[in-house]
Amino acid sequence: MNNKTGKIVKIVSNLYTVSSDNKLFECRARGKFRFDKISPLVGDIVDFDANENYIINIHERKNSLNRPQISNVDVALIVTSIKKPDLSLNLLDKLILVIKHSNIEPVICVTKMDLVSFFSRGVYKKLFKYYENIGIKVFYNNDLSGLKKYLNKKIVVLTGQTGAGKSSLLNKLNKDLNLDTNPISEALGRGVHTTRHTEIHEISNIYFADTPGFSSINLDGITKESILVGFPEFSNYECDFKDCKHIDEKSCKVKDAVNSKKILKSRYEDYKLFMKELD
Ligand SMILES: Nc1nc2c(ncn2[C@@H]2O[C@H](COP(=O)(O)OP(=O)(O)O)[C@@H](O)[C@H]2O)c(=O)[nH]1
Ligand SMILES: [Mg+2]
Ligand SMILES: [Zn+2]
Repeated sequence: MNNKTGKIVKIVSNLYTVSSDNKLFECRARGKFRFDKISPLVGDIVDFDANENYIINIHERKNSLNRPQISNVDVALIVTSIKKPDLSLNLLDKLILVIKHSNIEPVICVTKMDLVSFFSRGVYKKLFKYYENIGIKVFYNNDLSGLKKYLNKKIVVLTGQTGAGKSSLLNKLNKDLNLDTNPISEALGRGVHTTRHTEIHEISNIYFADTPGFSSINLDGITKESILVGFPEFSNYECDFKDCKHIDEKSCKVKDAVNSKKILKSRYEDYKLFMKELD
């Protein structure tokens, strides 16, 4: 026996590639998992026998996604363009909600600030300061050093509209990668796999999932109570009614905060829209 611990970085059918001490081990899973109805996922931290090359045990997951099939995602990087396509705060707020609800940290990377005037840039910077103040890291794609440092060794899924600059960002992080960048085609994630195949790619010491997460966004699993995870700033205000929904109530501290511009109006409007969607 030579037991080690590592991270699954690739699965092709029933073959699991485990990374441990910067070495790769091709392992199989023991039948036990099938009886327990747990199949190992890319991202899983596992104990494995490095002589016999089989996985013994899966450590508890902090989260898992269906698309891509991956676990222990540290960050969902929301690539957000200012123009082409136009900034959608509604989409941004929805992504933040869905990502936080999955127990993943959303991080914003703003792109295409070069397409607007110096004045507008100031306005957008102020807007994104608001998001920083509610605890979301914001980076800009004209200088990736801070982002690189922040994502070091983390498992990251990329999300954001087609054309927002996801592939360009990966290319910037790794000049050798040379992914297709164009406004229409998705370089990552397309392609039909008949066998189970998931992989994370190490680029600049960051583990990227090879398919974009959260491609179809719906509010599945989110309730009128758990929606607040996506609106952390609301918890700074204590309403008169303990179960205040901040919509029709006559007196509401959250609505007061919207009126006095302490809470961003667009965020509150999105909250109301999502609540309606949950009806
Ligand atoms: N002006 C400008 N263009 C960008 C920027 N980032 C990406 N692009 C361009 O936007 C288009 C779409 O980028 P791409 O990376 O393919 O977007 P993806 O669909 O999210 O992967 C390409 O023509 C890129 O060259 C940016 O910061 N500024
Ligand atoms: Mg792309
Ligand atoms: Zn309220």
